[in-house]
Amino acid sequence: MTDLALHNYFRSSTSVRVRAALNLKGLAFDYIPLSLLKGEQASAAHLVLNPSGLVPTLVTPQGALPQSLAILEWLDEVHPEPSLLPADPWGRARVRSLAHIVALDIHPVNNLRILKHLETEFGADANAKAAWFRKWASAGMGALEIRLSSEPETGDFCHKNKVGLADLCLYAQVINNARFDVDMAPYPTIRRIHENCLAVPALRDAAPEFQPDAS
Ligand SMILES: N[C@@H](CCC(=O)N[C@@H](CS)C(=O)NCC(=O)O)C(=O)O
Repeated sequence: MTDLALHNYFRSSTSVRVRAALNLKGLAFDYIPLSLLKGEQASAAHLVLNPSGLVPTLVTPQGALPQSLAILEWLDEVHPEPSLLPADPWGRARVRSLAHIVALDIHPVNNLRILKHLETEFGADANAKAAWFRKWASAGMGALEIRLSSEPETGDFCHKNKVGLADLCLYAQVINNARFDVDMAPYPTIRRIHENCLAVPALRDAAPEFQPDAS
Protein backbone atom coordinates (compact mmCIF):
# COMPACT_ATOMS: atom_id res chain seq x y z
CA MET A 1 0.00 0.00 0.00
CA THR A 2 1.19 3.52 -0.79
CA ASP A 3 -0.34 6.94 -0.10
CA LEU A 4 -1.43 7.29 -3.71
CA ALA A 5 -3.69 5.05 -5.79
CA LEU A 6 -4.12 5.69 -9.48
CA HIS A 7 -7.38 4.37 -10.91
CA ASN A 8 -6.55 4.17 -14.58
CA TYR A 9 -6.38 2.15 -17.77
CA PHE A 10 -3.26 1.11 -19.63
CA ARG A 11 -4.27 2.58 -23.00
CA SER A 12 -5.84 5.80 -21.71
CA SER A 13 -3.73 8.77 -22.80
CA THR A 14 -4.86 10.88 -19.86
CA SER A 15 -3.65 8.05 -17.61
CA VAL A 16 -0.30 7.97 -19.44
CA ARG A 17 0.20 11.66 -18.59
CA VAL A 18 -0.32 11.03 -14.88
CA ARG A 19 1.75 7.82 -14.73
CA ALA A 20 4.62 9.67 -16.42
CA ALA A 21 4.43 12.51 -13.88
CA LEU A 22 4.36 10.10 -10.93
CA ASN A 23 7.37 8.28 -12.38
CA LEU A 24 9.26 11.53 -13.06
CA LYS A 25 8.78 12.59 -9.47
CA GLY A 26 9.75 9.17 -8.15
CA LEU A 27 6.41 8.66 -6.40
CA ALA A 28 5.23 5.13 -5.68
CA PHE A 29 1.56 4.48 -6.31
CA ASP A 30 -0.91 1.63 -6.28
CA TYR A 31 -2.03 0.81 -9.80
CA ILE A 32 -5.78 0.19 -9.85
CA PRO A 33 -6.82 -0.97 -13.33
CA LEU A 34 -10.27 -0.15 -14.68
CA SER A 35 -11.20 -1.69 -18.00
CA LEU A 36 -12.74 0.92 -20.29
CA LEU A 37 -13.81 -1.89 -22.60
CA LYS A 38 -15.89 -3.40 -19.78
CA GLY A 39 -17.20 0.04 -18.74
CA GLU A 40 -15.61 -0.17 -15.28
CA GLN A 41 -14.97 3.60 -15.32
CA ALA A 42 -18.74 4.05 -14.92
CA SER A 43 -19.18 1.48 -12.12
CA ALA A 44 -20.94 2.64 -8.95
CA ALA A 45 -17.70 2.27 -7.00
CA HIS A 46 -15.75 4.50 -9.38
CA LEU A 47 -18.51 7.08 -9.78
CA VAL A 48 -18.16 7.81 -6.08
CA LEU A 49 -14.54 8.79 -6.74
CA ASN A 50 -15.11 10.42 -10.11
CA PRO A 51 -18.72 11.33 -10.96
CA SER A 52 -17.71 11.96 -14.58
CA GLY A 53 -17.12 8.22 -15.00
CA LEU A 54 -13.73 8.77 -16.60
CA VAL A 55 -10.14 7.83 -15.79
CA PRO A 56 -7.72 8.75 -14.34
CA THR A 57 -8.60 9.38 -10.73
CA LEU A 58 -5.82 9.81 -8.21
CA VAL A 59 -6.83 8.82 -4.70
CA THR A 60 -4.76 10.74 -2.15
CA PRO A 61 -4.79 11.01 1.65
CA GLN A 62 -6.87 14.17 1.18
CA GLY A 63 -9.43 12.61 -1.13
CA ALA A 64 -10.04 11.55 -4.72
CA LEU A 65 -8.84 13.87 -7.47
CA PRO A 66 -10.21 13.46 -11.01
CA GLN A 67 -8.94 15.36 -14.09
CA SER A 68 -5.43 14.68 -15.33
CA LEU A 69 -4.31 18.31 -15.70
CA ALA A 70 -5.42 19.11 -12.14
CA ILE A 71 -3.65 15.99 -10.92
CA LEU A 72 -0.44 17.03 -12.69
CA GLU A 73 -0.53 20.52 -11.21
CA TRP A 74 -1.32 19.20 -7.72
CA LEU A 75 1.57 16.75 -7.91
CA ASP A 76 3.82 19.57 -9.04
CA GLU A 77 2.84 21.78 -6.14
CA VAL A 78 3.16 19.07 -3.51
CA HIS A 79 6.30 17.51 -4.99
CA PRO A 80 8.02 20.41 -6.77
CA GLU A 81 11.08 18.51 -8.02
CA PRO A 82 11.55 17.93 -10.86
CA SER A 83 9.14 20.68 -11.81
CA LEU A 84 6.65 20.25 -14.64
CA LEU A 85 6.25 24.01 -15.16
CA PRO A 86 8.86 26.73 -15.72
CA ALA A 87 9.61 29.25 -12.98
CA ASP A 88 8.55 32.34 -14.93
CA PRO A 89 4.90 33.29 -15.56
CA TRP A 90 5.32 33.53 -19.34
CA GLY A 91 6.96 30.12 -19.47
CA ARG A 92 4.20 28.59 -17.37
CA ALA A 93 1.53 30.15 -19.56
CA ARG A 94 3.27 28.94 -22.71
CA VAL A 95 3.58 25.37 -21.43
CA ARG A 96 -0.07 25.30 -20.35
CA SER A 97 -1.09 26.77 -23.70
CA LEU A 98 0.75 23.99 -25.57
CA ALA A 99 -0.64 21.31 -23.25
CA HIS A 100 -4.17 22.60 -23.77
CA ILE A 101 -3.97 22.04 -27.52
CA VAL A 102 -3.77 18.33 -26.73
CA ALA A 103 -5.79 18.16 -23.53
CA LEU A 104 -8.61 20.57 -24.35
CA ASP A 105 -8.77 20.69 -28.15
CA ILE A 106 -7.81 17.21 -29.37
CA HIS A 107 -8.61 14.78 -26.56
CA PRO A 108 -12.20 15.66 -25.56
CA VAL A 109 -13.69 15.23 -29.04
CA ASN A 110 -11.82 11.95 -29.62
CA ASN A 111 -12.62 10.33 -26.31
CA LEU A 112 -14.06 6.80 -26.22
CA ARG A 113 -17.55 7.94 -25.21
CA ILE A 114 -17.66 10.36 -28.18
CA LEU A 115 -16.59 7.64 -30.60
CA LYS A 116 -19.14 5.26 -29.12
CA HIS A 117 -21.86 7.90 -29.45
CA LEU A 118 -20.98 8.43 -33.10
CA GLU A 119 -21.52 4.70 -33.58
CA THR A 120 -24.70 4.19 -31.60
CA GLU A 121 -26.50 7.43 -32.51
CA PHE A 122 -25.17 8.14 -35.99
CA GLY A 123 -24.20 4.71 -37.30
CA ALA A 124 -20.48 5.46 -37.71
CA ASP A 125 -18.49 2.29 -38.43
CA ALA A 126 -14.85 1.68 -37.45
CA ASN A 127 -13.54 3.51 -40.54
CA ALA A 128 -15.74 6.53 -39.96
CA LYS A 129 -14.73 6.70 -36.30
CA ALA A 130 -11.04 6.49 -37.22
CA ALA A 131 -11.51 9.25 -39.81
CA TRP A 132 -13.15 11.41 -37.14
CA PHE A 133 -10.24 10.78 -34.77
CA ARG A 134 -7.68 11.64 -37.46
CA LYS A 135 -9.51 14.83 -38.41
CA TRP A 136 -9.32 16.32 -34.90
CA ALA A 137 -5.93 14.87 -34.03
CA SER A 138 -4.46 16.36 -37.21
CA ALA A 139 -6.05 19.75 -36.58
CA GLY A 140 -4.44 19.92 -33.14
CA MET A 141 -1.14 18.42 -34.25
CA GLY A 142 -0.93 20.98 -37.04
CA ALA A 143 -1.34 23.88 -34.62
CA LEU A 144 1.09 22.32 -32.16
CA GLU A 145 3.69 21.79 -34.90
CA ILE A 146 3.47 25.43 -36.02
CA ARG A 147 3.88 26.64 -32.45
CA LEU A 148 6.75 24.30 -31.59
CA SER A 149 8.65 24.83 -34.83
CA SER A 150 8.41 28.61 -34.76
CA GLU A 151 8.65 29.63 -31.11
CA PRO A 152 12.16 30.28 -29.80
CA GLU A 153 11.55 28.59 -26.43
CA THR A 154 11.23 25.14 -28.05
CA GLY A 155 14.26 22.98 -27.36
CA ASP A 156 14.83 19.26 -26.96
CA PHE A 157 11.39 19.30 -25.36
CA CYS A 158 8.36 21.57 -25.75
CA HIS A 159 9.86 24.20 -23.48
CA LYS A 160 13.64 24.39 -23.60
CA ASN A 161 15.51 21.22 -22.68
CA LYS A 162 13.49 19.91 -19.76
CA VAL A 163 10.52 17.55 -19.74
CA GLY A 164 7.36 19.32 -18.61
CA LEU A 165 3.59 19.32 -18.60
CA ALA A 166 3.25 19.90 -22.34
CA ASP A 167 5.60 17.01 -23.11
CA LEU A 168 3.51 14.62 -21.03
CA CYS A 169 0.44 15.56 -23.07
CA LEU A 170 2.29 15.42 -26.41
CA TYR A 171 3.89 12.07 -25.55
CA ALA A 172 0.58 10.43 -24.60
CA GLN A 173 -1.25 11.85 -27.61
CA VAL A 174 1.35 10.63 -30.12
CA ILE A 175 1.02 7.12 -28.66
CA ASN A 176 -2.75 7.38 -29.06
CA ASN A 177 -2.43 8.70 -32.62
CA ALA A 178 -0.63 5.52 -33.66
CA ARG A 179 -3.71 3.43 -32.83
CA PHE A 180 -5.71 5.41 -35.36
CA ASP A 181 -2.96 5.64 -38.02
CA VAL A 182 -2.61 9.41 -37.82
CA ASP A 183 -0.01 10.40 -40.42
CA MET A 184 2.79 12.00 -38.39
CA ALA A 185 4.95 12.91 -41.40
CA PRO A 186 3.81 16.58 -41.42
CA TYR A 187 4.91 17.06 -37.81
CA PRO A 188 8.71 16.69 -37.62
CA THR A 189 9.12 18.79 -34.49
CA ILE A 190 6.48 16.78 -32.62
CA ARG A 191 8.15 13.56 -33.78
CA ARG A 192 11.55 14.78 -32.59
CA ILE A 193 10.19 15.73 -29.16
CA HIS A 194 8.33 12.42 -28.92
CA GLU A 195 11.59 10.56 -29.62
CA ASN A 196 13.26 12.57 -26.85
CA CYS A 197 10.39 11.67 -24.51
CA LEU A 198 10.84 7.98 -25.31
CA ALA A 199 14.45 8.26 -24.15
CA VAL A 200 13.31 9.36 -20.68
CA PRO A 201 12.77 6.18 -18.58
CA ALA A 202 9.95 7.76 -16.52
CA LEU A 203 7.97 8.43 -19.67
CA ARG A 204 8.83 5.22 -21.46
CA ASP A 205 7.76 3.20 -18.39
CA ALA A 206 4.36 4.98 -18.44
CA ALA A 207 3.59 3.67 -21.94
CA PRO A 208 0.57 1.37 -22.31
CA GLU A 209 2.53 -1.78 -23.15
CA PHE A 210 4.37 -1.79 -19.80
CA GLN A 211 1.28 -1.64 -17.59
CA PRO A 212 -0.07 -4.63 -15.63
CA ASP A 213 -3.45 -4.57 -17.41
CA ALA A 214 -1.88 -4.47 -20.89
CA SER A 215 -2.12 -8.20 -21.55
N1 LIG B 1 -10.53 15.71 -18.89
C1 LIG B 1 -10.36 14.40 -18.36
C2 LIG B 1 -10.65 13.40 -19.45
C3 LIG B 1 -10.58 11.98 -18.94
C4 LIG B 1 -10.98 11.00 -20.02
O1 LIG B 1 -11.71 11.34 -20.94
N2 LIG B 1 -10.50 9.76 -19.89
C5 LIG B 1 -10.84 8.75 -20.87
C6 LIG B 1 -9.65 7.85 -21.13
S1 LIG B 1 -8.30 8.71 -21.87
C7 LIG B 1 -11.98 7.90 -20.37
O2 LIG B 1 -12.06 7.61 -19.20
N3 LIG B 1 -12.86 7.49 -21.28
C8 LIG B 1 -13.94 6.64 -20.93
C9 LIG B 1 -15.16 6.92 -21.72
O3 LIG B 1 -15.12 7.74 -22.64
O4 LIG B 1 -16.17 6.29 -21.42
C10 LIG B 1 -8.92 14.23 -17.84
O5 LIG B 1 -8.03 14.88 -18.37
O6 LIG B 1 -8.70 13.46 -16.90
